[in-house]
Amino acid sequence: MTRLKLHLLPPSPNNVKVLLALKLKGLDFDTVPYGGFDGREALVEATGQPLTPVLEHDGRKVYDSFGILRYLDANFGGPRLFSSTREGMRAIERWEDLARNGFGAALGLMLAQLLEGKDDPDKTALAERTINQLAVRLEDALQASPYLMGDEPNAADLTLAPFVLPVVVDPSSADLNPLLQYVAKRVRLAGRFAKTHAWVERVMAIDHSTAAV
Ligand SMILES: N[C@@H](CCC(=O)N[C@@H](CS)C(=O)NCC(=O)O)C(=O)O
Repeated sequence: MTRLKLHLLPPSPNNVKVLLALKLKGLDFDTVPYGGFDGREALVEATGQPLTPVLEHDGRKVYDSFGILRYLDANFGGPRLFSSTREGMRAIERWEDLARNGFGAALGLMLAQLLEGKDDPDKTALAERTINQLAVRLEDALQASPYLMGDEPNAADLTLAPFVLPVVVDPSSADLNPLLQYVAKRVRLAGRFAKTHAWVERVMAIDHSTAAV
């Protein structure tokens, strides 16, 4: 088996998700980082398309972080990322949807400002309002258990925590990537979501080095 290779184009919660999954599974892998959004040409050359993350395994290229997690679970041992029941899978997919269309959309409002190089206070206020409304669902689930679906982390946690990280991380931390830093300075998750704050820390501790990605 060839060593796993992960193509990364920071900054990206979806890249962090895959790094956490590889770490949780205890897999060895190499990373191929590209230079921010300027690295797109090299990424297209290497993978045939412009988005990250991309996982290379045994001559196969696997695209899309949602697909990559499923690929890892199907092909490697270690802790299961997904459920063996239909109800369990449905619950994980609902959490994935919250990341993609809820937190992801709110962070997209911030990424747009970062890329344009121009602050828009209305968009920032909407992002903060949206994130604090959505966090109620996380906080509710975390009343019952340390992870969203029980005592062990699964794909739901790995998918969502990187999207919440920017609004709980200390903005003055030295090793933040540009997106984390931009969001952390402008949008905050309220302190009343204490369990959510602790959960992000718990999930990110699966691999501390991911904050800088
Ligand atoms: N649904 C895809 C999203 C892939 C995606 O949009 N990747 C972003 C980083 S999160 C990217 O590579 N953007 C580069 C660009 O737009 O130039 C996934 O989950 O992997």
